[in-house]
Amino acid sequence: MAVAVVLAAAFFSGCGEKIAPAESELLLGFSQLGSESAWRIGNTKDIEEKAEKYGVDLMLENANQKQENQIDAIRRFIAYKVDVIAFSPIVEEGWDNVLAEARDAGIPVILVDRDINTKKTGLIACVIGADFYNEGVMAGEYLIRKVDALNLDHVKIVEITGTEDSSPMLQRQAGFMDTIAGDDRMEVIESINGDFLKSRGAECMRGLLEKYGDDIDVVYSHNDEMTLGALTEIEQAGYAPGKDMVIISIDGSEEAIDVLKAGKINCVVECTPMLGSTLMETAKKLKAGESVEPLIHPNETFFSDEQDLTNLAPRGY
Ligand code: GYE
Repeated sequence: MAVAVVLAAAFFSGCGEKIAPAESELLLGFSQLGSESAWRIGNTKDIEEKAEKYGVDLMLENANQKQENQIDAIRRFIAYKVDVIAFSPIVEEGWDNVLAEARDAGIPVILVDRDINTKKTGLIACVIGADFYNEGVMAGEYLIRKVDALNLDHVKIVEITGTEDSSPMLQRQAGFMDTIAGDDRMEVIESINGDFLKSRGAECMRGLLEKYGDDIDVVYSHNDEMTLGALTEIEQAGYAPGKDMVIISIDGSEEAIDVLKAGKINCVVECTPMLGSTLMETAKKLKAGESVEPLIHPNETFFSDEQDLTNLAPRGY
């Protein structure tokens, strides 16, 4: 697979802001997991732009949604003797061997966006990514407020989940379920895996509509792409999303916010893909042998039909 090496000029960023030239060169190998969503494409773009701004040489590889491609990329980064490795793990399990190889080669590893599950310590220098559990909590809290406002006694919920065994899928589900667990008006009638893809979101929704029809009161979808796919199916089946069914999504892409403003989505929990600056700053510290925070969460909020969103700044993804 071709390795794209982005050699960044150290002096001026795209927006004209000057960053001091790097004292020592930093070569960062980054394995992106794929291009499945507007979120992911925005995240890749931000990392490329910030590498340039911070004067970091970036070796970027896209794994096209396959864990084995990510493992191969990490091995190439080790062979290439990069200074720091970063990657967005598609799933939580199965990284111990390759990470032990990076550790043995003395190369620090940063997790970007998603987390891993390992019993071994000392494999990862730092995790930079959203608090997915809290995103699920915000989604659940919104639903409780909505059910209060609509004065409903009982709601049937379908959940369209992200990639199985990925950290956002597991945590967004756990945060949501824990939040609504004590509320006996809530019934989750089915959780189905939509793999964070628009086409799968549509397919899942089609099946759910065939099975449950207008018994569905709420759709909780783990990302905007799947939500947008599901909306088409809901409308084609003759229902008005946002009115006949409460629609809750996660990410906050421009397209989803526009659809929220049009009344077809009720709540979008924010997940920001803009992790590039923190990644570059952390990689520089690691190269310099400085200590770094083990876990960095960006600040996140939610957008909903409870708010006036007319002056919301463009989302950038
Ligand atoms: O929500 C989704 C993307 O890992 C937070 O992955 C990320 C998720 C994001 O495909 O749109």
